Amino acid sequence: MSGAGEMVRTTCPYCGVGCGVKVTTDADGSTRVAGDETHPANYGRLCSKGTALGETLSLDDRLLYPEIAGQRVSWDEAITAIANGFCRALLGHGPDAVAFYVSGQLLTEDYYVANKLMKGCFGGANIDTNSRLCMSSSVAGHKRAFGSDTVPGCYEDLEEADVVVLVGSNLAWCHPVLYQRILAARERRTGKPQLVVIDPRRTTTCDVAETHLPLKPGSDTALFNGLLVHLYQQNRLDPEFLDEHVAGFWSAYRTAKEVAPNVPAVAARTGLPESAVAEFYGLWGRTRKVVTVYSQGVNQSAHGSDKVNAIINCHLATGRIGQPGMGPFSVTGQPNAMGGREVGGLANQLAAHMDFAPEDVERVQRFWQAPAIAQGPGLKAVDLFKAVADGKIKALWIMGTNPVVSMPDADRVREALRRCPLVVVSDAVADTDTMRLARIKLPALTWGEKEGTVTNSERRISRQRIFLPPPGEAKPDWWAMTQVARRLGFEAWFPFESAAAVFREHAALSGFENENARRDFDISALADLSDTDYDALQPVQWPLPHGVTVGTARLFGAGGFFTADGRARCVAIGERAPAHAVDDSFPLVLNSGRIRDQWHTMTRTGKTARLTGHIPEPYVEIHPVDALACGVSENGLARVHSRWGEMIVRVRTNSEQQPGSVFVPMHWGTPLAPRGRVNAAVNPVVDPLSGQPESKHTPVRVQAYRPRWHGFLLSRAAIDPPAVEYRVSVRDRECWRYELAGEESVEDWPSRARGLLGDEPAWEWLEFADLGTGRYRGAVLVDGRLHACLFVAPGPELPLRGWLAGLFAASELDSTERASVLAGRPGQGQRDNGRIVCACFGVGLNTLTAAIRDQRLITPEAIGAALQAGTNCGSCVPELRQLIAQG
Ligand SMILES: Nc1nc2c(c(=O)[nH]1)N[C@H]1C(S)=C(S)[C@@H](COP(=O)(O)OP(=O)(O)OC[C@H]3O[C@@H](n4cnc5c(=O)[nH]c(N)nc54)[C@H](O)[C@@H]3O)O[C@H]1N2
Ligand SMILES: Nc1nc2c(c(=O)[nH]1)N[C@H]1C(S)=C(S)[C@@H](COP(=O)(O)OP(=O)(O)OC[C@H]3O[C@@H](n4cnc5c(=O)[nH]c(N)nc54)[C@H](O)[C@@H]3O)O[C@H]1N2
Ligand code: SF4
Ligand SMILES: [Mo]
Repeated sequence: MSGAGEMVRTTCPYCGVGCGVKVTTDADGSTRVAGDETHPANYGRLCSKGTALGETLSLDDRLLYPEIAGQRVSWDEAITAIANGFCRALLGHGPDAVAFYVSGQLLTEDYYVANKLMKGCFGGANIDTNSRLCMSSSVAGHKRAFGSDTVPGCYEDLEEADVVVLVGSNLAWCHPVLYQRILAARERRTGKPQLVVIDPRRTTTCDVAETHLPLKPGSDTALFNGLLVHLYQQNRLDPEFLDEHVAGFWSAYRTAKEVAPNVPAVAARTGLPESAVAEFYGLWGRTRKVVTVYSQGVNQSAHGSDKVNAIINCHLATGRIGQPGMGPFSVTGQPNAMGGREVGGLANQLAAHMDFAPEDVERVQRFWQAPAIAQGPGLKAVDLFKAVADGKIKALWIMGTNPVVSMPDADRVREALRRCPLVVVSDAVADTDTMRLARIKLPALTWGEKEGTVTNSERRISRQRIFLPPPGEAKPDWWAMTQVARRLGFEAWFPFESAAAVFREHAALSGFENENARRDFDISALADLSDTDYDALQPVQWPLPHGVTVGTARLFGAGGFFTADGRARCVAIGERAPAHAVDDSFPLVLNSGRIRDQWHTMTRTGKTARLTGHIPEPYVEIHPVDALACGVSENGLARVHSRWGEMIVRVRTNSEQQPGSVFVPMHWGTPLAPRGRVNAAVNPVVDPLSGQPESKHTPVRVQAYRPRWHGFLLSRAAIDPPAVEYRVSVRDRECWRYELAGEESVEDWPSRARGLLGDEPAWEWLEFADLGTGRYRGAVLVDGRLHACLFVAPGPELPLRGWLAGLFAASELDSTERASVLAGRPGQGQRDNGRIVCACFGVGLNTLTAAIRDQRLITPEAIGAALQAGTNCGSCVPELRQLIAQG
């Protein structure tokens, strides 16, 4: 832990960019967070989420003590209970009856211990991870093409490329610092590099892109097969590279020619204009320095690994790989998605990039001297939870992930956990959908409190360091598993007393019997780090074999693939379509993903008003024509149904949304929005090779949801929101905001308001009620200060919340504010700042539009000079540009 005034360098716990962060703790215990200008991932930049990290560290929502069946217990009791439960399941039903479901947000050291315990001591391989939902199609694609799960390039390639193609990636919101790096390079360089975005939706990422190709959902393989055909026909191949380093080109080409013979065929399949396809092919073909970045629009598909290989085929055929400014580039989502892959934390891997080939199993056995080693792959996430539902898995330990929100067909996952005899959940937070189903709850240390390593998208290992004291009895995950292992008699295999000790063993395994560098993942140069060296470890890119001191930026530029013959493979990719097509009952495609300021299931980013202001409520984005056909309208509520389940969300119409498909963010869960879990509706179909779910494509029906009343409540103190059909809780600056809608008929709103908020003699109530039309507006003042307000109407047309929420900052309402409060909008001479656009400086939409108009601001820089907006992390700059364009 750091002392007052001391600065600690660590790594951001959010996305896979893996930015370096400097944290300074002040004398009053508060922390200041800044980008680390020495870290090669970000050189000092941070995005809105990284910038707000200091505001997410409060302990009010934390799980601080172990619990069994809702009762606080000691660690000793919890460990005994877990050990007994796993022991009973193992002895009674064998290794296939136990499972771990872990996370790309664990540190490498946690992950290593989990994997060793399951695969080396329990003798099973039912350890899978949320990375199955995230990166497994890329892993499968890499292995088919390269013989190993290797990311060939580095971030500098994105700056050096002449064309950057983003496929199924909303980089501006999801890897904001990488996006900023691309933009900065475009400013810096002469001969402006081009940006192409391939995404059915027009996202913020498209804002500065020269080209946006809004292809039909799921048609990426056709587009890239067509590109392969074009490259051949236009003589763009690299015959030397193909001859020496690649196998399988001809069969890939022949198949591509069958399914995507020419531009018209590709245009028909993808729904893109022929001219757009032809231009894209021409640009890609004639530009040597091309990087094709891909993310969840590629991976989360019933044929995600085929999409990956269709892209890699084009890079292999042209020899554009592992050279500055070129290559296929899978950007990872989670901070340690890569570290998890390195330890072997997926059910179909063994350890240290080794699989279940007999010689690998023997080698790992030799290294671990394992009491019981897994002989074959375990169940992948979707099948794993099916096995839990079927009663085949008797003991399950979930760590660092919230599957009741993030797994597809999430209601079934919830049911499965209800049926499982022993569910252990390790989390930092006390109330999550998954935690609610835990029999044993373990309090985990989290960012700032624990130490270890993470690996980012460019294979760079960085340290997370401690700057906070451990709260309550929370412990690191590796420690909890080590204790359980020892209790089960595996002391000899788990002698670890520190994260550094675990890391050394992991590094040693990576180099074990790897003298000829047959395996890509080798960090044995770090196997002998002293504790002090480990503390001081600087960000470094693997491979880093024994005796080597400088990391490796790029691989495969001169071949050297990790297949038996050293050649990469082009893979023949036939016509591929999403698993379930739309039909009359479910006519729209449900696409799901992320928003700028929230991280996954919101356990951290949902805590700070700075991050909830941008998009406070779950929503469905729908084209106006589809909205009309479905009978839903802007700002109303809608049910999104599929064959698997349903949710209720706010409607946002957007003509940039592709007709026929709708988008819903993945973030909300029961604690903040009980009906807002999109995965209740998402199908559990998976890619047959990778097992990754098709999170981007479920046929759905969207229908208006018309409750009897709509309302919202703002309150200085958090309240228990009423159990009405629709409710969303939002942290909003000085108050809590509750969006509500209900079906019960309420005759007497004034007394209902008092039931919700309470009442005290000293409270002053300002109220307006029109019971005939079901309208009510009430505000409570305490000593002249706004304490709460409730607005109700039969429809969704209610005042905007921003101005009212802003009033909570005032120590007393002045007379104009008092007069306007029930109108819900500012009186003369006052202004509503509007929805937050710039999270870093809290600059609202109305402030921005007024300044753009009045001060004639025509560039984001001018807005920055006038209002500061956009001058810190830059995440809102695309929106600033849109506002300028709208005038
Ligand atoms: N703000 C924020 N950033 C994050 C995260 C977060 O929760 N919040 N999470 C992190 C994690 S774990 C991950 S995995 C990454 C994910 O980062 P991204 O993959 O960039 O994010 P998504 O929003 O899931 O999906 C990307 C895009 O895929 C598009 N898409 C859907 N179907 C198709 C298709 O058939 N073809 C193509 N080409 N595109 C399609 C969607 O419209 C969407 O815009 O973000 C990381 N960064
Ligand atoms: N429909 C749909 N579903 C999706 C996706 C999508 O695009 N669409 N994306 C998928 C993807 S790519 C991902 S990565 C997943 C993410 O989904 P999840 O992994 O389920 O989401 P998180 O909210 O990140 O869950 C992490 C949990 O770990 C806890 N935690 C934080 N630090 C620690 C720690 O040190 N130890 C422990 N034990 N716990 C800790 C947090 O409080 C939180 O509860 O969602 C997937 N689900
Ligand atoms: S881009 Fe943002 S969320 Fe991602 S690592 Fe950097 S600061 Fe963290
Ligand atoms: Mo992810």
